[in-house]
Amino acid sequence: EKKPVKVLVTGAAGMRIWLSFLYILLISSNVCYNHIYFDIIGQIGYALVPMIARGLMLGPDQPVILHMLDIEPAAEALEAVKMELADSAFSLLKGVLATTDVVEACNGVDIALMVGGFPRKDGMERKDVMKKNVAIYKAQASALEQHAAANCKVVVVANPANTNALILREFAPSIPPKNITCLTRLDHNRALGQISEKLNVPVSSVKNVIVWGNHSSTQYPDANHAIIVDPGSGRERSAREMVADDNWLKTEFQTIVRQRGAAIIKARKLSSALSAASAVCDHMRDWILGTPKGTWVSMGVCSDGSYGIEPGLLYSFPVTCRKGQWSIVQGLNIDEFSRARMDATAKELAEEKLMAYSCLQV
Ligand code: NAX
Repeated sequence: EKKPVKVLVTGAAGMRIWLSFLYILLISSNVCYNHIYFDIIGQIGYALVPMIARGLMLGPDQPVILHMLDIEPAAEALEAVKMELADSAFSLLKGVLATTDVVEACNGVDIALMVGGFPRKDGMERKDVMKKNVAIYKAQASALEQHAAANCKVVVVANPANTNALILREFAPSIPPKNITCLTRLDHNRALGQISEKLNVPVSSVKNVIVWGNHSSTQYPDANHAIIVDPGSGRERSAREMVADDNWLKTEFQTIVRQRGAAIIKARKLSSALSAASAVCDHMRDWILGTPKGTWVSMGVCSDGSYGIEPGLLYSFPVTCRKGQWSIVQGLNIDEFSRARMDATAKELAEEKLMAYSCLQV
């Protein structure tokens, strides 16, 4: 049997503190609280841990030990998640640590899934949210730097994901910069889903869309290089030719993918959780086990200047992965429309970076 891999999940209780207050308030005033309860236990960490324990991230023969971190007010909810994991009797799960101590949580971890963060609340300025998260990511970076395994692979999910990852890289200098990434795979998968619906083909036959840039509304979902594979003959056709509507690709497709998160919140009254958790597994699995031949995926990684993007920015690129290493797909033809959008999202990231550094100084 393989040696277990230690996986850190921060924000693992997936508990919204303000909702729990509301919950207590509602119970004490005898209001029916069923759907509020559902709200509290929702979210990414809660959806993610069982996926990992079932082998969806590292494969069906890879045992895992989960380290779950959350903050003190969520400690009891975190214990409950630990109880449910025990009750699920996952055969790959060799141990569970549930803690509010960041040092204990980071100890010896091979993989860090950074889901925990401070959510943006109504009326909060972007800078205030940034300040909270920069402080969290600075502290957690230092703990990873000192206590994680030397070759620990990190994906930051919590928003602002690209910039949180940038801060983490800054304060964990002994972790190789190539090991620090952020999640744009959910956006990538959303783009695959939209092309599949538009062409009425199975999503498994769509590949090589790209999400460029920031995990924000300036991201650029690009289907210019996407391919549709005929499941019978294996023949490949250009998605752009099959869609045969450049206007749709430049307008509606853009809006749907960029605004999908907001559409889910509107319909569910909560943000995406199961699709986000699934995307985290996809991101790590492809990074560690490799992307299928001829297929690339989108990952937020450290720019090396490819496609004219400022070196050092944490920017989402098309990448292929082999033997645990990603490389940016080179030589794609970039038209004028794409160039403008790729630069606009890079500009936003450069501004976020400045804002994050100014938060560090106060
Ligand atoms: P929740 O608010 O449900 O869960 C966040 C959890 O983090 C809570 O349990 C909270 O107690 C915990 N937490 C807060 N501060 C912490 C700290 N310092 N250390 C450890 N844990 C801490 O949010 P959820 O819906 O699960 O989303 C998590 C994050 O993912 C958010 O920042 C969200 O904006 C971001 N998202 C990013 C996506 C991406 O594609 N990159 C997509 C989905 C998601 O919106």
